[in-house]
Amino acid sequence: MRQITVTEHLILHQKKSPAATGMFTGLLHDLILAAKLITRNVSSAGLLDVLGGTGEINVQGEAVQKLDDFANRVLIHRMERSGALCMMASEEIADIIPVPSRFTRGDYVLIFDPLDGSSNIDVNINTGTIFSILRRRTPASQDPSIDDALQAGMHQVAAGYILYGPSTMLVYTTGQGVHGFTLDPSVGEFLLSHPNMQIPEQGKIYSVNEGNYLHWDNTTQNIVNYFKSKDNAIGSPYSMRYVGSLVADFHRTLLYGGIFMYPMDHRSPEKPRGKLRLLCEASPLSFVAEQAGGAATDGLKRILEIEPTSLHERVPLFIGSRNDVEVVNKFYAGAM
Ligand code: AHM
Ligand code: MG
Repeated sequence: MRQITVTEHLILHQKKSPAATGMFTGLLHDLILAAKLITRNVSSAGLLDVLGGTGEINVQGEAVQKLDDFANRVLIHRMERSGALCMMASEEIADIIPVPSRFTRGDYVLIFDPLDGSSNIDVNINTGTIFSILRRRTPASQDPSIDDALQAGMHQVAAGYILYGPSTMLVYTTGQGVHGFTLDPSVGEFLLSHPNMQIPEQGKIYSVNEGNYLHWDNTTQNIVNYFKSKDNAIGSPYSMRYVGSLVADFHRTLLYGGIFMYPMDHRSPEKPRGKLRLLCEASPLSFVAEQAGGAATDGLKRILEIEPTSLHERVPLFIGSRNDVEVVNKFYAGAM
């Protein structure tokens, strides 16, 4: 069987889209190389001295894992040399990361969560890298600024993730469908294994940390109760699955359908908030979901239309099969 490598696939798509440039293809190529380096360490997690925390607390107030830190450093080191980027932003770093002027700067901005689900590393559960690529909007003659990162998700030119699981997978979109590649470790190449991925229109799995039930508002509780009841679209309770690694939960949702939820949390009533970050988690996965025929909302608004106001802004997220996400919109609109 003829196997298409991710590089061949990128070149093919570059030819199809006049907007695509060699610079952009090179950018994705460098990102893939960084992913391979991260894979190597993640898959040796029990053997190398890479488990556990660094003793530091990141900008999100969470303990930094050694592998978080490694993945973050690999991405910054590789990508600032790609020649395609002017700036990056990472879940692990408080401010924007302009590409130093000693390197060639390009027009693109890369935002990433270097190792999503890292609290699961020590127990050998899937983690992932999530990425979002935007085109800068300030003039190339100026230094890049935070405005280049604070763009609604609908302006992304590419997005996707690398899932470090039983096998390593790359799933990405450039706005021409969603394509999945599996890393063949014997040749070190990502091979096209899931062309044109589509989320089933109607799911039968819900995915949420239900331990937070008491911290949700009534509408959110009613939404989850709906999925568990017999009086829903499929006439029987949905199954529940929750890994606790967003990339893994999203990947299952992409393949099997259903809905992943991380709703607004009212545990501190004066400051209710979602947990997941708009720019490095919700936006890129929402672009993938929509390109696969699914949907994503914060309950009131399509995620891709939210105008970000800060780099590490958090949002409630409901993402997956179109019909299931529509149920959420209807509940919040008071129509169910
Ligand atoms: P992280 O990016 O620091 O790993 O945190 C995000 C993770 C997601 O992967 C996952 O969906 C969520 O946090 C799980 O949160 P909880 O443990 O509250 O259910
Ligand atoms: Mg994360």
